[in-house]
Amino acid sequence: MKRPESTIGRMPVSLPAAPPVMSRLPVGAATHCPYCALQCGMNVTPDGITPRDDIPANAGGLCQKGWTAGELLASPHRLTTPLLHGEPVGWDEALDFVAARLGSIQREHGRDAVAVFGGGGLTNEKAYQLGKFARVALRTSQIDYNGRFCMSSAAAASNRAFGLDRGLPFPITDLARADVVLLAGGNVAETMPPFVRHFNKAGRLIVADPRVTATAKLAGLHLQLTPGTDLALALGLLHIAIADGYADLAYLAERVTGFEAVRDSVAAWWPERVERVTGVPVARMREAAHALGTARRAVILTARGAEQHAKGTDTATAFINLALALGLPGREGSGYGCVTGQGNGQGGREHGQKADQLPGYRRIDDPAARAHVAGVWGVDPADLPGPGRSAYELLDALGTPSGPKAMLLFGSNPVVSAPRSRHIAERLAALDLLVVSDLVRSETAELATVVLPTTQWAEEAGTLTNLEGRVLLRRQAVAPPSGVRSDLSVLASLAGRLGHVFSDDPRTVFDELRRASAGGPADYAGITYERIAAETGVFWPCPDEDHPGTPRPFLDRFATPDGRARMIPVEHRPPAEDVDGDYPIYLTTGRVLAHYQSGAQTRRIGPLNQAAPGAFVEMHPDLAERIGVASGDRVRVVGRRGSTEAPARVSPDIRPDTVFMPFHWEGVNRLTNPALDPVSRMPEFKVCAVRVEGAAS
Ligand SMILES: Nc1nc2c(c(=O)[nH]1)N[C@H]1C(S)=C(S)[C@@H](COP(=O)(O)OP(=O)(O)OC[C@H]3O[C@@H](n4cnc5c(=O)[nH]c(N)nc54)[C@H](O)[C@@H]3O)O[C@H]1N2
Ligand SMILES: Nc1nc2c(c(=O)[nH]1)N[C@H]1C(S)=C(S)[C@@H](COP(=O)(O)OP(=O)(O)OC[C@H]3O[C@@H](n4cnc5c(=O)[nH]c(N)nc54)[C@H](O)[C@@H]3O)O[C@H]1N2
Ligand code: SF4
Ligand SMILES: [Mo]
Repeated sequence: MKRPESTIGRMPVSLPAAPPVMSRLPVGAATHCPYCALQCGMNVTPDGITPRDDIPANAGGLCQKGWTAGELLASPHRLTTPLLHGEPVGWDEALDFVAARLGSIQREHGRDAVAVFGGGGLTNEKAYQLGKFARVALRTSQIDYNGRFCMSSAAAASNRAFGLDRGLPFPITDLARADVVLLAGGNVAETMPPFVRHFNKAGRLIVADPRVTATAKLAGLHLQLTPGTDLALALGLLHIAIADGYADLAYLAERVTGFEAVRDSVAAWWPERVERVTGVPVARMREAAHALGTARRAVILTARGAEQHAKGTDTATAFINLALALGLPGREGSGYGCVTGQGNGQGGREHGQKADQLPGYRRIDDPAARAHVAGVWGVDPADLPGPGRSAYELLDALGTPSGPKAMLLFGSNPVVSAPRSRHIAERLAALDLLVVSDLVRSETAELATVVLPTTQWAEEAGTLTNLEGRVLLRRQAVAPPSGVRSDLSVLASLAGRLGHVFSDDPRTVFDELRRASAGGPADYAGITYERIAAETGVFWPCPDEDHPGTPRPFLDRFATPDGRARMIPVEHRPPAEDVDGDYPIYLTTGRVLAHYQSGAQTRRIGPLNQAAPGAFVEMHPDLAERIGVASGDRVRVVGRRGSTEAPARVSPDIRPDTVFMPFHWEGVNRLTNPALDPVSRMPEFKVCAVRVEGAAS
């Protein structure tokens, strides 16, 4: 496989001079990037940022977001004082106001009238404390987080099949041993550039994507499918694999249940039918199935392109079925994994900020889990609330007669990133009280009653669990500016005002998290700050301090009661909103290299804005010609829920029936479809129907 040298290990934009903030450095530190789940190791010193060599995920590489991350530490956009109704106030005034309003709203409308919304970028300590704050200090069931928009479909599918969800159930360096990697719906060359170096250079990469992305250009085989048809593609690949005799019958007999039912269910997905649904030529599907079936070692990966659909759980299940039929999971150098997204996307889904979860990846409706966690928290299990609403359902209910009247939001910017975003902005505006903790005045913070300025990555310590399930230590490298406080400090202050004692010290909170997670699926009991530092990370589960950690949890057995993986038949269906005469084009969405998520952080960094100054509508020359526009012309994209405008970017690297827009700028999510997956409650970010027309400039 070729490597995109322009994007890995080097910085395509010029390195900014060390910002003045570096002078706040006590000593500098070996720490980790503020952004994605690769959690590249970096040294933050008075001279600037350099990559660490000792962290396997990046081993000396960074992307341009990592190289420029220091700019935000010194940014003039940084919030340094609490805001009440947009006016600067002191911390005591802000916190007293919030605590008093929370109390009065709960007294008037009940405990569930206060909601909490978290984020997969928060450290383990923060995610844990946020969940505890909701269940113990507020006693509300109404908590969920942005990871619902991110990992939830793959997580649900992995739990269903393997009894455990650890994004990659193997170290990322295992990829180098795979002869073939199939990546469905991921553009890692842009979303985590140093990831690419782990692909086996002599091996074969197969990419399924409606666009010829930077990643697809590295691939020996590209399956340029219609958006929303991955499930059919996976069924078709499995059909061919079984028909051509690649099913590993000995493995299936020993390690898997349910093969026969799945085999019968894919019988009707013959290649020509799958070609009609997906647009992928039969010959290419055969080539892919053959490559996977004959490889000594192979890995199947899914990412958001395949997962962010109203059928995302079943789609991930179909790829898991394919992996199981080929005998891949639980074998060294082979397997199925999902490419986790946010900095702490993995840990963030384990410690209780999800509506149905308690720490240690326990279920909140499991009596034994409730008893254990209530014991650690010193409360009666009967006082713990039950499961609440999922992220979109929670946002959709805000300010309605039966929904929450107040929300505390930490680490997300849903005005930009939630589906049907104009509606969500209206719901947020309808609240009696919106409290936003952030480092910058995000679009969502603009709507807040109270904004609390928080410390960020290099200004505080904490642990994060990267896409491999490796728990890492983010060390503090600089002193925070005066006026800001950590999220842990804010939660402790609010808990104190509500009559509870919470620690604001990351290590103390982590030690409590270890006890709360002990015995659960994501067991951190044996992980300490010292061990992480000495061992460059520890893989969970790690039940005691003598335990070496678990890089490959499925080698001997899967985490199901009988130790076998479960194959589950799933059926393809069209997207929740298909194209028609009025809306004839598919809109899909995703990321570009230079920006992160809602852009709240990266749009405030000079070199990144130069590299990618704004939204665009990527479209094929055939479509551009049909509607009479050229690259750079403004176009309007119109859907059933709203419309947005941006310049056209005409490129042959996309299907003619599809347009692509990045979601780093407010706009495209006005159009996206909040149709939810029935199991994971994931919205359909990756496909809706639109019309595209030239816009008067
Ligand atoms: N630069 C950058 N990197 C990031 C982030 C960021 O915002 N910016 N965010 C981080 C986070 S939280 C995440 S979740 C990850 C996401 O990482 P990825 O999943 O790699 O990112 P996306 O761009 O959302 O989607 C990947 C690809 O899916 C394709 N796609 C669209 N629709 C479909 C479809 O129906 N089927 C298939 N097979 N493909 C489809 C898109 O064309 C796109 O190229 O990135 C992480 N890294
Ligand atoms: N159309 C479309 N929409 C999408 C997606 C897509 O592919 N297409 N992807 C979805 C996915 S996968 C994701 S993960 C979401 C992400 O979307 P968001 O949830 O909006 O994520 P971020 O932009 O990372 O928001 C993080 C906010 O928290 C702040 N912040 C950072 N660190 C901290 C901290 O430690 N504490 C506090 N209090 N605040 C902090 C940042 O400044 C920022 O304002 O978007 C989803 N939306
Ligand atoms: S954004 Fe991701 S890939 Fe880029 S430097 Fe940070 S952790 Fe590494
Ligand atoms: Mo994500």
